Amino acid sequence: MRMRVSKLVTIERHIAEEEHVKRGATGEFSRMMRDMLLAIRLISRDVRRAGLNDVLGLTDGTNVHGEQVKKLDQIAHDTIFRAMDHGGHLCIMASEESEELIPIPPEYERGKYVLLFDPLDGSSNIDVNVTIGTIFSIYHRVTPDYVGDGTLEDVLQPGARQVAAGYVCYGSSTQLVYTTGNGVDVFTYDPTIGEFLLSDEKIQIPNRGKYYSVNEGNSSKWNDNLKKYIEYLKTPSTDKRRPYSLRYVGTSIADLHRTIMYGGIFMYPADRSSPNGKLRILYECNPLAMIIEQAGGRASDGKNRILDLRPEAIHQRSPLFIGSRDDVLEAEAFLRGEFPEGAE
Ligand code: P6P
Repeated sequence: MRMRVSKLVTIERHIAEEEHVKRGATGEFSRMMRDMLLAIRLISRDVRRAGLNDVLGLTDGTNVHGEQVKKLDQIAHDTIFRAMDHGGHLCIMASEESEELIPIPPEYERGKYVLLFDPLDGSSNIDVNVTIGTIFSIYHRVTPDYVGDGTLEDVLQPGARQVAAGYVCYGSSTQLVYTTGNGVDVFTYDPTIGEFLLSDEKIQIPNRGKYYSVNEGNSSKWNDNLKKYIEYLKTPSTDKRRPYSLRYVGTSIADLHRTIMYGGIFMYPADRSSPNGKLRILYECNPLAMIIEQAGGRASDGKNRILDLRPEAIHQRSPLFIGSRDDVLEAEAFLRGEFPEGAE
C-alpha cells in the first residue's frame, strides 16, 4: 500500500536521522550503508548498460580486448565485495555467488557487522530485460572477539536477529526497499543526481490481496494439499473474492515487491524435485521475511515462521510462503489439510 511522500529526503539523511534517535548509535551503521549504496549505484549502472554488451563489444566469452567478460551477477558480487571489504564495519560476508564464507582481507580492520547478500537475483531474466534485483541482510556479530575474523556462527543466525534488510529492484526505475526494524521505506534512484530519494514511507501490505504468484509449471510435483489451495484460489466465489489473478516474474524481489504493494501471496513451495524449495534462507527468505513482517505481512515455510528458522548451512534452502497475513494463513491451513467448506 503506497504512502506517497512529497518531502525531499535522501536515503543518507533518512539513515542518519534513524541512527540519531537510536540509543548508543555510533554512526558506524550509516557509514556501512553509505558503502553499500555506492555498490548499488554501480550495479544499477551496469544493469542498465547490460543490453548494450554486444554493442559495446562485451560478449559472453571475451571482449574486443581479449579479456574474459564476467557474467553480470559475478560483476555485481565483485562490486559489493570491493565496496564493503575495507570500511572496517564487517567481520565476515557471505554471498550467493561464493560457495564459502568471504573473509575480510587481512590488511583491513574488522567490524561488528555481518553482511549476507544475493548480488543479482533473477539473473535468468537479465537477457530479456525483465526486472532483476539485489538482496542484503545485516546482523551484529555474535562471536565476542571484536577484532578477529567472523565465523560461521556469526553467519548462521536466525532471521529474527537481523539488524537491517533490503532489496533493490532494477526495474522501470531502480528502487531500494529497506528496513532497520522501524517500518519499511522505499527509495527511488534518480541517476541524474545520483541520489536515492524517499518515495514511499512506512508501507503496509493489505491483509488480503487478489494476486497469487507461483511457478505453476511445477504443479505436477506439488503435494495434494497445495494443489487444492491453488485450485481454490482459481475457483470463482460468490463474494467475488476469488478467482485471484496469477502474476509470476521469476525474480523473487519483483514478485515480492508487487505483493507488498498490492497484496496477495508469493510462493516458492517444496516439490518432489526440490524438497526444500529453491530460495535460500540466509540471503533471500530472511531479508524478504523481515521486510514483509515490518510491513504487516507474514512469511513462513508453510508451517514455521521464516525468521525463527535456525539455518545450518550458508546456502540452505527453504520453502517460502510470503505476503498478506490472511493469504499466508489460509495457505498454511490448506497445507495442514484444513479446507474451508466446499474446498474439500
Ligand atoms: P523458477 C531466480 O533465479 C530465483 O532464484 C528467484 O529470484 C526466483 O523467485 C526463482 O529463482 C524462480 O525460479 O524455478 O520459477 O524459474
